[in-house]
Amino acid sequence: MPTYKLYYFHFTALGEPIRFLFNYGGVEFEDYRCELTDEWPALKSEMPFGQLPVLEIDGKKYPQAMAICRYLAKQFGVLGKDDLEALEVDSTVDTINDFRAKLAASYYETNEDVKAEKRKIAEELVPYYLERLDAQVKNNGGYFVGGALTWADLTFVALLDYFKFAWGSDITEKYENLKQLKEKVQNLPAIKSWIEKRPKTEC
Ligand SMILES: N[C@@H](CCC(=O)N[C@@H](CS)C(=O)NCC(=O)O)C(=O)O
Repeated sequence: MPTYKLYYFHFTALGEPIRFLFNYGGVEFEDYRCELTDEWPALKSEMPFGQLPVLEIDGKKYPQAMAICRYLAKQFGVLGKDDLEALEVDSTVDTINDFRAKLAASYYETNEDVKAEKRKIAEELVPYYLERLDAQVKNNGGYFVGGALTWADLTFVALLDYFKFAWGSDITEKYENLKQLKEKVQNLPAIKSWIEKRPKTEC
């Protein structure tokens, strides 16, 4: 079994889907949480493209959150049942990430006028994306793809704390199928126990 060290910050965001996958697969990993202010400037120069998350496998560093998730999903049997399902899972994950990036753009904007403008855009984006994602879950037996758990489900639920932080409330509130998916994933024994024991973070 390789030695795994995950470098990320002391929040959920892009690190959490990776942490969910390791816990789902029951594989040990070092959950290294870099201090953003004191430690990050020096550590940044040691990372392949100066960003986190990075997964170190037996001493070699690999960047890109979703590539890392896909690698773990393959090992833990949640990639999708065949290539076509894997395509659907990948495109769902990319959609979730498009949504994440757009929501983050409004949250992190520092110019107040531009921020208000971006928030207005986000207010249209949230229902646009969530109605479609909710319908996808409804039409696929309670999961995003193929009526069974895949890493798209784990990734979406792992990102919910971050979405709540950036949006201001639980984005699944009005979406029954997404709400049920959230509960189903959060109640998987390995995920439930991770959520109980994981370090508490601001987002
Ligand atoms: N495409 C990359 C994006 C990584 C990314 O944006 N990382 C941010 C944190 S979420 C980061 O490292 N920020 C600190 C910096 O850029 O100095 C991925 O998905 O892993």
